[in-house]
Amino acid sequence: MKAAPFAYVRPATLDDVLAELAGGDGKVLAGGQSLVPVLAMRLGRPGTLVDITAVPALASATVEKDGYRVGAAVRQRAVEHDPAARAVPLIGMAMPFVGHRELRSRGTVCGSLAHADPAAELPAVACCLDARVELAGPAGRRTVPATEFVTGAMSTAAGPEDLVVSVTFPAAAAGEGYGFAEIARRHGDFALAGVVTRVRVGPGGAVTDARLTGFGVSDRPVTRDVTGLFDAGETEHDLRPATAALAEEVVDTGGDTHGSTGYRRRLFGVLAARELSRGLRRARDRRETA
Ligand SMILES: Cc1cc2nc3c(=O)[nH]c(=O)nc-3n(C[C@@H](O)[C@H](O)[C@H](O)COP(=O)(O)OP(=O)(O)OC[C@H]3O[C@@H](n4cnc5c(N)ncnc54)[C@H](O)[C@@H]3O)c2cc1C
Repeated sequence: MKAAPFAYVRPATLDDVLAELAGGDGKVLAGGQSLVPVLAMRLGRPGTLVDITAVPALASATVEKDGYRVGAAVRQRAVEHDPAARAVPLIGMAMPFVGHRELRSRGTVCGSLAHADPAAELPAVACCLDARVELAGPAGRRTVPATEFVTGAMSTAAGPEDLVVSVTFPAAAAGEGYGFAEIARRHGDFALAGVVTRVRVGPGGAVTDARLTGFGVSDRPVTRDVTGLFDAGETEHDLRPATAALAEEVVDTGGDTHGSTGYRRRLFGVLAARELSRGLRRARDRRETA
């Protein structure tokens, strides 16, 4: 099937992008890796595609005082190769799982957030780290925590006239360790179930804070404070009963031909215990280094 007719514009300034989006009939075109298939299947019929890749203000990724800020036109592959992105270890851990290299060479980090696929890796990383999403629209600029930005499957706090301008991921601190894992049918496919973890330890090595985000298991990334899970112990084995119980609550996606709800719960429970335990080990290793 071919896309329905649309106009195409490529403004050079942020103000012109917002002017083109005003009225709500325009759609942002970033990497096109999700939008173009949507158009081709006629699941969307925007009047105008507003290509944002010519706006210099959206084209850079930089380390700033509150973290690593990625502009809306920055490709996933550019971030994957950016030495500055090492400030956020989870980006490097997750990025190889975002589709295939060819898709990442066009797809953007902010486009992945805006698309809000429940099984996507980057929204889950953003939620686990409490990243901040900067929006611009008719009401001006505002910043929304990632956990509030994603409101459901393919649904976000951005209105039809809003542009995601950037996302800022907090940089890793000393005493923080991370875990990332997903199970997919083939490498590069969306996850059947995945987890992202961030564990913090104090100077003595005890867990002070632990956070976990599950993806592919509900209609959006599901984030929980899981510090209390370590009360039962620190190894993957110790954590398993609690993560199995957590899976019952967190995994609410229906079964499909690739896996039942019960199968996804078992995957989630195993991955969560493993990646929390790994996150703790890495946090202890990094107590002095960040
Ligand atoms: C075969 C295949 C496999 C894939 N596998 C994975 C995978 O395993 N994991 C994964 O995470 N993704 C996967 N993807 C999707 C990924 O490749 C896309 O890059 C990503 O979802 C969207 O990024 P994009 O920059 O291409 O956005 P686009 O396709 O340009 O846009 C996607 C949506 O977001 C909106 N949008 C984009 N940028 C903005 C912005 N700045 N402000 C407001 N709205 C915006 C668009 O209007 C559109 O609605 C896959 C895609 C394909 C085709």
